[in-house]
Amino acid sequence: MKISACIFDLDGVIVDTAKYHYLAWRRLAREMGFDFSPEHNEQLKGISRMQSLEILLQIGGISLTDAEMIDTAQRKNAWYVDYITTITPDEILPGVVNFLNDLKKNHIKIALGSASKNAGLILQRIELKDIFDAVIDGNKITKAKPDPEIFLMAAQETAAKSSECVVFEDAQAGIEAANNAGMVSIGVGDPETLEQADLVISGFSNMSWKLLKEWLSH
Ligand code: B16
Ligand code: MG
Repeated sequence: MKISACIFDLDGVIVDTAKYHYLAWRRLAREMGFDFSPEHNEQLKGISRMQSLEILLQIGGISLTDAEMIDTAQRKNAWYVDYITTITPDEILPGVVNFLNDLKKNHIKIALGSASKNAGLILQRIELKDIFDAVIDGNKITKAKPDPEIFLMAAQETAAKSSECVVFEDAQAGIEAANNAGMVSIGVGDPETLEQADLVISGFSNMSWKLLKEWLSH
């Protein structure tokens, strides 16, 4: 197949910010009087802030008014932003920068497709703001993953056909979004959780444009 663009999720693919989301959600849960385990946190990967809050409140058996929900989500976000303001390029996951540069060298467009409204801040902190040809984040989209909107927008902004795009995702909802967009989906992480992906890799340590091309030619 011809590949014109590679689209990357942020949290869990480029950098592991899930641990900071977890710290902030757990702090909120504890304040409300219940515990929030790492297993609970798995359910929040790739989905929006408000959807995450709904799941957390369900776990704690708590119901809030719409206004309280907005206020509570803002409080969680303020803690999260506080945690991520200290991240550095050292936290970029292994092999990512080499792979991005390799793609650029081979004239493949690269885009970011992240549900996070904090993606801009994170990219700035890890010094990857200028490498992407397009950045689609939670501020630009109206429909959350598994809706394909985010990846279709990335394809549009890089002038690539959907069928010529490859998406790298660590969350089930993200793999579904890529499949719904008619793109090749590559899961990053656990093959059992990401069983709907066309292919699953453990990370980018040995990843290259040459290898990707070989895989996709089978
Ligand atoms: P924010 P991704 C997602 O990022 C996270 O995986 C998910 O846990 C989070 O709730 C969501 O962003 C929204 O983040 O609260 O910062 O807007 O994986 O799509 O890069
Ligand atoms: Mg993710």
